[in-house]
Amino acid sequence: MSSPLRAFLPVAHEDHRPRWDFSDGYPPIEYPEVPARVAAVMAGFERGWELTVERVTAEAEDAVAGLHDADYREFLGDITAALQPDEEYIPSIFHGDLSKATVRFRGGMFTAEIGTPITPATIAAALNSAEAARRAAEWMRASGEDAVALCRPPGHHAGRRRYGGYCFFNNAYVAASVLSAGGGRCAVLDVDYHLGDGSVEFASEQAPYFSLHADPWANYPHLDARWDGYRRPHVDLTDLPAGVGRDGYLALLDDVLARVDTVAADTIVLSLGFDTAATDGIQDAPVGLDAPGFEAMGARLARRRERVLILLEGGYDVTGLAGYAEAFARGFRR
Ligand code: SP5
Ligand code: ZN
Repeated sequence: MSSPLRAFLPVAHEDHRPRWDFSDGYPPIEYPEVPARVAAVMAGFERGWELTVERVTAEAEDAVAGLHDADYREFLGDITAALQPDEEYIPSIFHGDLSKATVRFRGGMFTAEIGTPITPATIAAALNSAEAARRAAEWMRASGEDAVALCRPPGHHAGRRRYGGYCFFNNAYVAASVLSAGGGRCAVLDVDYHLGDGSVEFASEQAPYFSLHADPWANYPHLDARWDGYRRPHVDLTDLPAGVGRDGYLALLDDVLARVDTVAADTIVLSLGFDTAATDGIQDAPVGLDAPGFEAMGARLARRRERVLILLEGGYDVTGLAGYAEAFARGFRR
């Protein structure tokens, strides 16, 4: 095998541990986006690749300021400062403009759901996760090599001025902004089970967005991806049929990759979620990918002409994650 692959590992996520997810109503489910996910994916990657791991401790304040609105970032800081040590914040009032409300009532203008609590450690973890993405992109730009960002919390549901779906800042577009600066083109290819409704907002000619995802009406973020708001230039969305299985999935992935060819990107940011796995409990329209499916996905990416930044999004079967990550890594060798 060639030189070791460089991986960027945020550390602050260990303290980001919300307890409950009210997405399915009351009573809540246990928050599935847990620290052990990163350890599991890391263990799998280390079985499949020779890795040089860089621990990331800094926070990507500036990079995040380039993507996310000032009043949104200010709210996230204000609510963090207002929380008690063991408190989790979920808004109770949802209006388009709560800018004059006191801090605990302001959050409902920056999210549309009650499944993503904010704890005192959450925003520091999210800034540190974005920094892992930024560092991986900077390293890739300098070295011309592939890179890995073990982002947690994930990012693809975070828009310019909204959080949700366990995401706060858009890590993939933090990386894509670095990689497309100075005239480069960076395709963002999202294979997480869910449509990245945050990433859609950031798509541009220099950083087009491609996503392959489960039915977004049946699943989070519960919207029609064919709706005009999502039918934008530089956005390429493919809904997976429920029960599509490995072969059908790979055929649709090949179609998407053929369209990625047409934009002639230099780099790909792969928003890699393992929640398409058949054993992942998050699914309401199961896709049924297995380890050989992840290996085949990795192999398809390895055959690409572009450099690839592999960036972690979702994936909640903590027991199965190491195996899926190892399979992907065995496929992605070059
Ligand atoms: C990054 C990412 O993958 N975010 C996903 C957020 C999903 N939040 C809603 C979860 C609802 C879980 N319901 C599972 C019911 C299974 N029948
Ligand atoms: Zn997901």
